[in-house]
Formats: sequence, structure tokens, C-alpha cells
Amino acid sequence: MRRVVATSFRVALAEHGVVRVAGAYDALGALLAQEAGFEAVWASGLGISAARGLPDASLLTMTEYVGAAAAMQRRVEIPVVADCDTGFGNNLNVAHMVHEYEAAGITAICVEDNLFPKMNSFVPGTHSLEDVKPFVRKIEVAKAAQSDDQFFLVARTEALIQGFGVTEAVARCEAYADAGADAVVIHSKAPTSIEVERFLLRWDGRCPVVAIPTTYPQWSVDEAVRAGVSVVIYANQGLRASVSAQRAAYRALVERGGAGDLEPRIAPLSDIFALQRLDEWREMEE
Ligand code: SPV
Ligand code: MG
Repeated sequence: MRRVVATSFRVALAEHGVVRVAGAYDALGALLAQEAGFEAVWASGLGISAARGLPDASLLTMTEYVGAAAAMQRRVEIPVVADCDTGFGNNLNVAHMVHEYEAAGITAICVEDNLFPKMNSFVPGTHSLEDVKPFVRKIEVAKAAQSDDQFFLVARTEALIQGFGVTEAVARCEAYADAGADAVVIHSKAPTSIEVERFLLRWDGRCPVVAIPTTYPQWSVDEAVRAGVSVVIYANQGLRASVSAQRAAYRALVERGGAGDLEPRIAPLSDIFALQRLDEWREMEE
């Protein structure tokens, strides 16, 4: 039995008109995303933090994030795009981060123009952004630090999240692309896709655009593609589905005083064994 070898994100992007990316926080989630037909997995900072019962606020270390992303990538053939927040510090941290993620077999990472320590984009309140110049330098340092041409750097602006408007968001993304970013994320917490669509109307296509439709879930993949999006990340739907499903199961066990009612509504153990590829492991014993 060989170890799983993954496609690089760059190849996935070249092969698909749109890359649909599912947020996950562990290898089991990554396997379920792959099984559902996603082209890539998002190693979500929010999810990895939440799985440890912690806020998405730069609390875990880079080592913990790269370990979580690598654990996912070791089990799936689709590429993992690792959420690297602010790059975990200054330019030196960014270079070290690229070395570590590449060495861990991750072919795409995303850094955002929040200041370290960051706070999740959907937490109410405003936060300062990194100035354009130092963030551009982080991008240049990251690109100079990669040793494999396949490595893919996504730069994300939080300009719309912080209310700086479309003009600022476009200017930032142009500067990030010119500094070497392979794609840009235009993140928004608006209740509709309108501000992202305004951004896309002004985008000259100098690199692919990534969207994260969390607060505007009615925007379909087809609509996003028509508007000019190349990558759609469903960052936290899996995490939220897990919370709903586990909560309902645990409550039912306590309320019903047993597991009988629950049994037909939960995955059988044979399903778990199949996800673990148990048959292939056992073949080695014979
Ligand atoms: C994450 O999943 O950690 C993200 C996406 O960065 S968001 O939570 O929308 O900021
Ligand atoms: Mg994040």
C-alpha cells in the first residue's frame, strides 16, 4: 500500500474551470470533501482553532497549523490550500512558513492583510489592516522562499471586511498580484454578493480571484463563475454541519437514555471503516 500522492493546486486550477474548495479541520473532513467531489480542501484557521475549542485569533502556532494541514494532505489526492492567516509574524516568519509548508507537502497557502495577531473576519468590530507596502513585501518574501515552481501563493485582502471599499480592495489586490501573488481572495461579510461583484467588474484579470461566500450563501458557483471567480471556498459549512450533527446526537443520547433511536440516523461503523481504507490496511497482514 502506497502513501497517497496529491495533485498540486496549480494543476487543479489549470484543469478545472472553477475550483470548489471545502473547508475542513481534520483528515476525516478532507476525505468527506473529496468523496463529495470537491477539487480542493481549505485547511481552515477558524476550523482548526474551533476543533481545539479556541477562537480564530492567532492563538495556535504555525507548527500546529502546518501539522493540521499536513494531516489532511496525507490522506487525500485533492490539494489542500492552507489558511496561513497573517503569515504568523514578520517577513522572517513568512519565509520559515513557506519552507515548512512546502516540506509538509502543501502546494498552496493563503496569507491575509490583517495585522498579527488577527481576529476572525466575522467577529464584530473593526481591526487595523497591514499597510500595503509591508504586506507586498511579505508576498515578495514568500515567493522568493518557495523552492518548487508548483507552490501557489494566495493573497487575501480584508479591505471590504474592514469597510475600506471596493477602490481600496482593487488597489490592494493589484499590488499583491504585481508582487507575485498567484491569486487573490476578495473577502466580504456583506449579506449579498453585490460588493464582490463590484470588485469583479473593476478587476482586470491579472490573476485569478477567489471568493468565500459565507454571508451571501445564495450566490451559486455558476453565478460566481459568470462574475469572474475562479475559486470558491466553502470555508466553514462543514464545521457548522459537524456541530449541528454532533450536538443533535449527543442530546438525543442523553434525552432518550440510550442509543436505539439514534442508530438509524448515524453512519454505520462499516462507513467509518471504509473511510479508513481498513480493507487495504488489513491486506498487508495477509
Ligand atoms: C477560515 O476558514 O479560517 C477563513 C475564512 O479564513 S473566514 O472564516 O471566512 O475568515
Ligand atoms: Mg482563517
